[in-house]
Amino acid sequence: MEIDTIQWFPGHMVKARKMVQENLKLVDIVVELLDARIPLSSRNPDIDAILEKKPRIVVLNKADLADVSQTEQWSRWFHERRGLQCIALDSQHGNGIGKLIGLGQELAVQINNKLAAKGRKPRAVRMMMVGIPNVGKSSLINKLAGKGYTRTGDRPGLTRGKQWIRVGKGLELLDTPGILWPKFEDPEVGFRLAATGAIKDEIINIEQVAMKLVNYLNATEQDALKDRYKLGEVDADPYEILRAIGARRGCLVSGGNVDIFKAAVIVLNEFRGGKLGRFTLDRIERDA
Ligand SMILES: Nc1nc2c(ncn2[C@@H]2O[C@H](COP(=O)(O)OP(=O)(O)O)[C@@H](O)[C@H]2O)c(=O)[nH]1
Ligand SMILES: [Mg+2]
Repeated sequence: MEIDTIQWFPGHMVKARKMVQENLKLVDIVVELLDARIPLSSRNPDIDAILEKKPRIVVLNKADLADVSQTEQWSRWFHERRGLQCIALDSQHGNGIGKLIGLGQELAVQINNKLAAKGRKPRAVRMMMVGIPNVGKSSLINKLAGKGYTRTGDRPGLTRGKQWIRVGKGLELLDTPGILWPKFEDPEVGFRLAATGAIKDEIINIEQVAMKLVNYLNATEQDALKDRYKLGEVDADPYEILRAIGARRGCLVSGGNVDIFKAAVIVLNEFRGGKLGRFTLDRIERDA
């Protein structure tokens, strides 16, 4: 079972990592799922040590929410600077899924050629997915599986073994993804994770994150803020920006004051849903 409600305690992290390492032994290829809006901040800092030399495909998911040109540049960066195959896709709508299956099958052929060279028979090649919470692991598995998908391997009800989903000729995917944790130390990274919805709202200060977000948008994409919230002049103070947004949206408390918390929730939700535009918070020119 996937631990969706994972909390960020050291014990859980160790357990999750152990699970990944156990399953790693069963697969030939790992799909490292990242958020295209934060390709570095959504990476587990120990990922290379965890995966070692296992063949890997990096997927920049939620590409529909990220800046197109930045996504292209990040894809190139992973390929040229990190030597990793990289594909951008959108697991919600399924765009780009075919590319991932194609690349998986290419790798499967290579792996089977190596086996053949050692005199071994060809076999199905197995993949697993790893990524931080909310990056879209379940969505991608569902899209790869399709409707009425074929599970191979152990039959449910008979054993409690692993379930494998057939995703293409000679290619199978473990139906349980590995959960990894993101980086934590850098507060800027924390902000980007919170703004994109990778960290549960219950454990973040929503007003603070929203203020930092409107501050960022005001500095970099002021028109997006102005257009979305029909603001005239935008105040330099992020608290005042939230207040103006709240007033526009009728977030009022008794006495006629603006409910800043409500305004913060609106801005965060709309940003996460792409309503303010497509944004990449990890910038290739600054962060790579
Ligand atoms: N816009 C967009 N939303 C996505 C995409 N992939 C996943 N999501 C959404 O992100 C949220 C988390 O996805 P989920 O698959 O549950 O993530 P998991 O925790 O890694 O299994 C859900 O609301 C999904 O609908 C994507 O490519 N684009
Ligand atoms: Mg999930």
